[in-house]
Amino acid sequence: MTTEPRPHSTARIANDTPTAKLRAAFLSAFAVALVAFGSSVLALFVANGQNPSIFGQAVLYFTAPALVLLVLLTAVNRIGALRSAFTAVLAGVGAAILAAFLGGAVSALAVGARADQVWVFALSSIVNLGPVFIAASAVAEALLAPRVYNRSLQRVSRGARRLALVRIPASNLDEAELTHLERSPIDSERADRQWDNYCAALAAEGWDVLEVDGAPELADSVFVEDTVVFFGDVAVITRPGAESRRPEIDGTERLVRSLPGIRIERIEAPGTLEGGDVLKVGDTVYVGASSRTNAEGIRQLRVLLEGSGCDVVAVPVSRVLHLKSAVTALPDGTIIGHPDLIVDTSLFPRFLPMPEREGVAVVELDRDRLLMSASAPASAALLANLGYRVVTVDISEFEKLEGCVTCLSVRVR
Ligand code: CIR
Repeated sequence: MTTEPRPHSTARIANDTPTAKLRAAFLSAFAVALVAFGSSVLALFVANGQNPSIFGQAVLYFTAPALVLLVLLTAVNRIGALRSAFTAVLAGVGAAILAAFLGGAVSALAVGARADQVWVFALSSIVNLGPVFIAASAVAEALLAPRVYNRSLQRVSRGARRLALVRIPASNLDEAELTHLERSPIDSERADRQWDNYCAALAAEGWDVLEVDGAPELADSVFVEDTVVFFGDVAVITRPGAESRRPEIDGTERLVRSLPGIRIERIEAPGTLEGGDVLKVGDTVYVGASSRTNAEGIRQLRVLLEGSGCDVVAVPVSRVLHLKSAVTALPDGTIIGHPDLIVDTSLFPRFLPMPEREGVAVVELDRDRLLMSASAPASAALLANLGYRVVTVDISEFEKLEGCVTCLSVRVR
């Protein structure tokens, strides 16, 4: 089995586009230039006894440097000046000094100064604009610009993309954990093809598919859903109950860190929680109390979601691996499941039984489109009759390893 990047892995997230990054760089630079301009004008105004005529002069005086600052910071923010506070402060100070110099030169030329006077004017401009302009630029570049930059990218991303994280099957897939099923032989080439088709189905339905770096030696790493759960802008990095799966979280976390505007939280020892046990339905977060998710993990999730407006409802799970091996939800909030797999369905306000065990898992592609396993034709027909457009994929090799359609990806939402 290969870990070469697949064709779909070149799918770019919308907020990665050069235009979106340039817009974010411009907006962050604009915010800094505005702060530097505003504080300098105000400082001059106050220093001169709040004389209204000084105000107009100050505006004129600082306009050219502020515009130059805008251009310079747009350029440096675009090439990564906001990656650390140190580089941001450096960029803020450097760009402000250069802007004062160039702005002074521009103003001198505008009033028709001779070439030899322009230098003097430009250099004295650095001293005159001085501490307030430079300090304001540095502080705003370090504290304000990164927020504006991330917000801008986030807005693009929210509007334009639906993002799903996936992870290529490991070389030792056939050694994956098994809890409730007997081991049967795995055809790894078939598994590879099924995984390719699964990713292609997501992409075809308008999802941007982003690959977590492959972990060829981590047998269960393809079941990436178990390593992180998204609640809007918050990503909770899990602590899998299966010890063999704990090393999987590093790769997931690396990728999540590269997503703009996402805050990372984590489940800490002795808590355990796997994403397959977390089912979000509107403002309710059902969490399976399973062999993989313990009481401490559920407690920690409850604390993390305090104040978010979500209720955490714990559901006993004993007959299957995860809560979502037994129940998932339709876009309208109806819980679907197989009565043999779940002990108590009375916890759910609306429950619809499915005719097949493999029919309990659906991925909501859209308000009216569902992704399901090809192993559950009767369930697919039932849901099609309810007005859903059902896309099916063959994931039989992963089903042998207690996987289902939900666990092969993490949807960012
Ligand atoms: C495991 O036992 O962890 C894997 N063989 C299957 C994980 C499936 N994950 C999921 O349904 N969320």
